[in-house]
Amino acid sequence: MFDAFAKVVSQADARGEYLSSAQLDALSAMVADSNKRMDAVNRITSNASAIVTNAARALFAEQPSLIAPGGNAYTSRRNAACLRDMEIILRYVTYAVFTGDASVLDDRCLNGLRETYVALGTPGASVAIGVQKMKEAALAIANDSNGITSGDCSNLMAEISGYFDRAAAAVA
Ligand code: PEB
Repeated sequence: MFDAFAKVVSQADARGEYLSSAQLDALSAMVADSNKRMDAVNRITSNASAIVTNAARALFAEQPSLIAPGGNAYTSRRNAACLRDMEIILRYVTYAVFTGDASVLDDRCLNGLRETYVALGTPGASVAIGVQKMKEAALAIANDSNGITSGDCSNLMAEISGYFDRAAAAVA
């Protein structure tokens, strides 16, 4: 598991090179914008249960067969497992946003997840749609300009978006 700093060090060390000025510039820009990053993590984290429940509700409204008899999320035990899975994925996305690196998401959440879903008969494409719905909600919350110092958050939002897309692509 890396953060953005450790990742750059590891890559440089693998080549036996000093950190390049481009790498230092990128990390320095990240530090300069770190309040935005912390605010985004804080906002997504404190709205996590609404993000998860709304996304799951919207997914089941679009794909009612999931919660009908025979569906993979049918019975309250499986429905709860589904909500829990979405919550786990969102939690790892917040870790990736915090560290500025996808490796925690990859190594501890997405690695082997597709195979797990195949084994369980859980439709990965549906999980991916649920993740996309969480992405939309999380970005709307993180990027809300009300009640916060305004500034350009487009790079950070694109980065956050990328972690959700990565999770969706890993199971679709
Ligand atoms: C991954 N999910 C399930 C299981 C595991 C995971 C390991 C099997 C064990 C269990 O039931 O608890 N666990 C989860 C995860 C990590 C982890 C992400 C990462 C660290 O450790 N079913 C649907 C929806 C979807 C869904 C599309 C969006 O129809 C999820 C939610 N996951 C789902 C369901 C089960 C499950 C298990 C319903 C239960 C399946 C079953 O028991 O038959």
